[in-house]
Amino acid sequence: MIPQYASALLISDLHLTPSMPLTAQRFFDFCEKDAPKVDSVFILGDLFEYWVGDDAALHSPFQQEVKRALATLSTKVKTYYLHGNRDFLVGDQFLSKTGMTLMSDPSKVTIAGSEYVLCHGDSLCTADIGYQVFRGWVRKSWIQKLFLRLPLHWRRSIASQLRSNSGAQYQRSIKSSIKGAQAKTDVTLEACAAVLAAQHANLLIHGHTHLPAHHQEHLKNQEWQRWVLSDWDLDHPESGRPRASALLIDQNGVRYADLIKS
Ligand SMILES: [Mn+2]
Repeated sequence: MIPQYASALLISDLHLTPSMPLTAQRFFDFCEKDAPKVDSVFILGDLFEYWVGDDAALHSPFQQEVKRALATLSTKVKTYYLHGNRDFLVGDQFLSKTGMTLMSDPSKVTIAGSEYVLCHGDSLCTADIGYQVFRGWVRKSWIQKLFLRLPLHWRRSIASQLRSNSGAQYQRSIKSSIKGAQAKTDVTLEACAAVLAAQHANLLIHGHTHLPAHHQEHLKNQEWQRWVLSDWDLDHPESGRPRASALLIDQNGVRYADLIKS
């Protein structure tokens, strides 16, 4: 059971990697300056670009630096994390050193008196049947155990192959003029309605789709609000859309905090 908090910052999809130093620096600044202003911080998955095992992190100065930033933050505020589709192998060994508490996906939390359902978001993309089949397999613990026993260079090459496949599919769906292809990588109303009904709630927060927005939605006689977190990218100015934001919840309500301007 997660305790209630008066205020929270929620982030996801930072995709931290040494090859995106400006994004990583904004995360370190976030841990030092922004996050300690609230009671609780929730990281809703895909904090890392990829994760092939806690043992690999021991050899990565970058991942050790992220670990130290989180550990310091966890001494100041309560920190929570749930797995994304890229970093679902982040394990107890790493997490225990960050001081973060692992949440299940979905989880219900009370912030400033309202109940929110939190999830990464990939489980809501139910129009993408191929992905859901893949997700079902890679989330099986015996598959994960087998993978983690492979030599590190095999794991890295499998992870990189999977990333380039999903990246190519994402690019195709963005460029596609066919509405169906875009909808395939977004959440479905049916999945949102189902997760909220199961959790007895009507406020949903997730990341994953990289489509930050506040939605008022309904299906049959069920109504809800949904906030989508932004991904972060300060390292590709040529994309014309540098981005880093968090969702801030306190007694004044829910709003996006732009971490580029502040
Ligand atoms: Mn994701």
